[in-house]
Amino acid sequence: MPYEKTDERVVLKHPKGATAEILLFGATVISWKTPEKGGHGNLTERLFVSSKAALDGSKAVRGGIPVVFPCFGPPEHPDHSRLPQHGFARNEIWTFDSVLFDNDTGVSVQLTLQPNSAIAKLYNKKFQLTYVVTVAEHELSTDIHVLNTASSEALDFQALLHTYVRAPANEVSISPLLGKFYIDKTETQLEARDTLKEEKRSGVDVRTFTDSVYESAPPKVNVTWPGGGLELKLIGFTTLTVWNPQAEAGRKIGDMEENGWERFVCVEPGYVRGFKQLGPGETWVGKQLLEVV
Ligand code: TA6
Repeated sequence: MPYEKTDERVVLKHPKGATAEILLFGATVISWKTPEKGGHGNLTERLFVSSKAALDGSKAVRGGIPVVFPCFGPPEHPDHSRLPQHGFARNEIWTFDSVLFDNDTGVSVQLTLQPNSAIAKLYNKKFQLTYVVTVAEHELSTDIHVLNTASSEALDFQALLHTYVRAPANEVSISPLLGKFYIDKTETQLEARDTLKEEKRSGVDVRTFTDSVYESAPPKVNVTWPGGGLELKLIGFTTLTVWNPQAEAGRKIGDMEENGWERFVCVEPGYVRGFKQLGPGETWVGKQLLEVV
């Protein structure tokens, strides 16, 4: 049975060794391990989860792939005014819905989140989230489907997959972002924070505190470092956020392990510039495909 389910988690197992572990809390992928391409079966963890991360549902997981919905960052839309940073999806227990397929190509499962009493205290829009996680030999895909279940109201939202790629942060290069315009959230002056900058680097690094939201994200991004890397394909998402707090900001994050910022870069496909609007009964899908290079 290439998947195992407990009350808290689902573990997916590919016939050739790759595994993924999903916490039902937040539908957070907290581990994705694969053999090296052409390797001899030893599994390598591809995601970063802080050793200080809470995995008991007491707070959002510091690492893995947190699901961000219906808002990114501090809420700005009137519908989101009572929500915490990054919305509620990563803080709620999702339902394991079904196994979509389970064969030699891999295993795919579906999880769902619908309004519940806790959400209703903070948010009164009608929605259904469906999250499809698929493990192939050297790939992990995570697709978020947003359905507006209202009969007459529109649904305005932002969505993002907050992917913590395990990597030597000071040796990472992210491309191709040359010529893309981005918002630099490390700017301390409000006006500067709202001013688009043009990326002049052929390879973006995170050797200094980085918190950049790129517009018109390319459909394929390479996250590489000496001796390793991942290719990230995105469909439906329009932005790419690159984040690493480095030491000064990183030390202020209570659930960040010591020097954790040296061991990851967040590369986050999203729809976070403005709001996506769905009419009644309409669906939007954002897909992230990670592949070991
Ligand atoms: O995606 C980057 C970001 O928005 C940063 O500004 C930083 O706040 C990070 O997310 C982590 O947010 P969290 O709420 O998980 O501490």
